[in-house]
Amino acid sequence: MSKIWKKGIASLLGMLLILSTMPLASAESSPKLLPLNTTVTGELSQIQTEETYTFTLPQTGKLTLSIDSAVQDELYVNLKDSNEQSIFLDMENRIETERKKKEITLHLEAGTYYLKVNVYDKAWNTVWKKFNITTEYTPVATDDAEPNNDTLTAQELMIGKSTKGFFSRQDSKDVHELRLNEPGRLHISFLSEMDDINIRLMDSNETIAFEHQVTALKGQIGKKDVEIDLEPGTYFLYIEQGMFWDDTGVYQLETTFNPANNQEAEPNNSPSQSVKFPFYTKQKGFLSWNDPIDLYRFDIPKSSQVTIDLTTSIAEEVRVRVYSADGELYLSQPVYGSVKDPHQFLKTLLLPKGTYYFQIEDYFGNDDTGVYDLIIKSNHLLPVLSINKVTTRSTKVSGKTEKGATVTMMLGKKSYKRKADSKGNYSFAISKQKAGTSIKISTKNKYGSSVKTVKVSR
Ligand SMILES: [Ca+2]
Ligand SMILES: [Ca+2]
Ligand SMILES: [Ca+2]
Ligand SMILES: [Ca+2]
Repeated sequence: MSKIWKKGIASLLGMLLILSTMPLASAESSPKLLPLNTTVTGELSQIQTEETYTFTLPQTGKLTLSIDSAVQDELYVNLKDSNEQSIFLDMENRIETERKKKEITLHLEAGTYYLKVNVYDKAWNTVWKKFNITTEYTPVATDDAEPNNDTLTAQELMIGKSTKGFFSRQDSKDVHELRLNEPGRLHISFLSEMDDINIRLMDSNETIAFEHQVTALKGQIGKKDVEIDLEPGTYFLYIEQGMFWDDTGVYQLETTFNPANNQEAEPNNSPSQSVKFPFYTKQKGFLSWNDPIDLYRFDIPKSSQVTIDLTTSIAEEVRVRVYSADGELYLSQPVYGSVKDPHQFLKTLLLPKGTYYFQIEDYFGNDDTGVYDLIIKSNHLLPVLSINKVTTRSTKVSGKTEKGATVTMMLGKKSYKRKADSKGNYSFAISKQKAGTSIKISTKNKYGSSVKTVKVSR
């Protein structure tokens, strides 16, 4: 016969003996009040084989139970919440005679608890002794609004504020809801005293924007800083316990948000959605985790030199393209940038008359995001300029430009300025010049300047 069987029979016999000799009521125990932050003494005996205590935690906190007993048998400690859910179960099988102290630290939600201490499988040789239970309760104030365990019950995460959260034996998931009214860069700083915690950001369609495991060595603080560029919308930040169900404690979340202040009109993700880009106007654009592409349209009424002037803070790489409405590709290349060192990309293309698209795209993955400044220039908008022939006998420099344009003449080290008339004619009086002298004329409208040089001929 196995030892267990022998012991089982011995227990059964013991139980029968108790039942036959003791009134039933005394074998059951009604809960006694377990005052917090103090020590109570109890005693188990053949008559009183178990003791149940109750206590109420006014708020979430840390509870340390020290059980000091010399009961020489299998001593059970069972902590349950008011829903009869077992929070902690421990069995000490003692054969030694010395007193043993057991210390249990638990993170718990507010509520009423029941702590049962009993000798479950008593043997004939049980030595009944006193025990002491010492409780140490430290309330932990958090910003948790429980339940917050799914998207429907998620609690609002306030940007710019620090949020303290708490995991207990009863709570291993907190969901925070984050509403962004404008596009920009979200920074989340996460600190945790727990060993292994997952943080995950999801959009309202439950697509994962990021997911990180934050681990910490015992007694140290786990840290994670995440930055992500996002479009306006509702997001959910899940904080979840990792592998171990007893990995409980406090975490802290801090969020900051920097609006992109971009001027584009989303969606602008395909030629049909793109809007006309104003020439010679700097406009700020933004690529984000959920917007990897921006398109801008421009039309040129005649063959022109078009300059793409892009300054990008996007690390590391975007692909820029220029193509015509009929799909002909004029530019396609990667451009590298960074927040610290925004890169200016300048490219002038000679394009035939027509409709074109400028496209900027996070080509690989979805984490090369950020702001950029775009200017598109086209020389068809610059003022026309002609200069009439100047000879050694000429006493004026004249020509034609855009009506009302500001015209500047550079002769030697001097410059002269005037406005073209309503027909675009301009004229500067000069003294007779030697052959070969250079005269520079520049003319300016709201888009920029056109410059031409004429040489004095014989
Ligand atoms: Ca919580
Ligand atoms: Ca929760
Ligand atoms: Ca965009
Ligand atoms: Ca876009």
